[in-house]
Amino acid sequence: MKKLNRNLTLALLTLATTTAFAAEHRANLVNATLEMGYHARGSMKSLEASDNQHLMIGSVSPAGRHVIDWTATYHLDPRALDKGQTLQAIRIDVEANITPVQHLQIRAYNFEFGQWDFIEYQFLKSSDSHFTTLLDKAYFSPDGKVAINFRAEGKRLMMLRTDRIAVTLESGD
Ligand SMILES: [Ca+2]
Repeated sequence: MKKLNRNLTLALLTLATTTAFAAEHRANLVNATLEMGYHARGSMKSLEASDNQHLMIGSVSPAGRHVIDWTATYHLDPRALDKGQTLQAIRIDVEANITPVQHLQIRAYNFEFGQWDFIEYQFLKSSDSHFTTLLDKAYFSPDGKVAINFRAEGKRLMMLRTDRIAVTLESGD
């Protein structure tokens, strides 16, 4: 079996956040990289809203295990924080589902140490699951990038459907 490497879309897309925080910012999804899996249906633009228009990624099985592995890179304007406010956390809101049910491994790129860090596992159902991940400022680059990696491994063919990823900067005094 072949490993697939491909970029889905490089278009600049605006993601509207729906929650109200001291510093709520629109995040631009600038890149999605598919390390393992195949693009089954949907576009990056379908991540813009929780509207059941899903980006669908199917698993591939290069070594007997079915794997989906993809990375979403976002860009926010670091100057958008209010004056006198400092970045407290980066809030990631995800709406997604997977068939069959499976844990999704979440990693984030640590710009301070220049490495991918494991953050947590989230259990996804085959109907939409929602989860929120809070990252500290090490995961926010000086020029405003946030990169999140999603990976699932299973025994059978899997289909991951991601409806929405919202990135919000949380600030405080
Ligand atoms: Ca959508």
